[in-house]
Amino acid sequence: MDSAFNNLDAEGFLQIWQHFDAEDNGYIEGTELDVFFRHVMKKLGMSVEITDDEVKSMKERIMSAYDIMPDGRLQLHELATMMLPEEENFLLMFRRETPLDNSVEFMRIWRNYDADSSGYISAQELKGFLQDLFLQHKKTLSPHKLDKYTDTMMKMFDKNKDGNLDLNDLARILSLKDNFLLKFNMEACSQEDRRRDFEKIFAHYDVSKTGALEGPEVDGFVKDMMELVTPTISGTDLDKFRKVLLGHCDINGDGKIQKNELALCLGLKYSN
Ligand SMILES: [Ca+2]
Ligand SMILES: [Ca+2]
Ligand SMILES: [Ca+2]
Ligand SMILES: [Ca+2]
Repeated sequence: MDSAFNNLDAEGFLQIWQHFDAEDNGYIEGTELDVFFRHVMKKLGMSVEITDDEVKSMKERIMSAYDIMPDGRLQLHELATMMLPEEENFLLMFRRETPLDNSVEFMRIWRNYDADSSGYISAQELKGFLQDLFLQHKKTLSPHKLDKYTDTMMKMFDKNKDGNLDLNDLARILSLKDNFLLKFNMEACSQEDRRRDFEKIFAHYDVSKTGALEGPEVDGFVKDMMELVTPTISGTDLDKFRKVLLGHCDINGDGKIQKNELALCLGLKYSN
């Protein structure tokens, strides 16, 4: 299928997107979605009066052609897949093979591609990420195309247009799932409940099963903890809070957070 959106570029889309995703929660759903598509169709110069049926059929056509919105929500990365040629629909490809439901894996990717540790992903760093993504899928890409895709991605995901992607932007590209910590009641009543929650939480972040949080495991935990309080954090905030957390918790000073250290830090009685 040809792109249905030849008349609208990535920037045009981002503008419309920001208008509809006013709360900035990263998706559009329900009746908002109809209004969104109606608006897009208008922008594309389709008939003056667009009927509900036309909107519905457009929506269905897009859903089946791009295999998106199975949950009835349109996410920004799904919109991006429409902006890129179908044979190189790599965002979708990536999401299927690597469902990213753990902030630890997310932070591993972040640390890897924020090559200069600036706390941001620059266009150049994003290009490195895309290049690796294509390599992983054994696809070759001309430098010209790589430049073009990088540019499109920056236009779609660099919300504040400062030429850098922050944590939130990359989380959208990778369609990172909801914060794991959200499912816990931090004011859980009984000591027993709290201990059980603690076990689950620790197991989730100790991906390597070493009995300690280290490297990106600490990052992932810090990211989710902070985002319970502040919805949008920057890479520099994360580094700061990481330092503070280690300062509090890392009692034996090995740069890792052992299970008992974290328990102590969270005010739990814990013994191995
Ligand atoms: Ca950087
Ligand atoms: Ca930015
Ligand atoms: Ca570990
Ligand atoms: Ca330690």
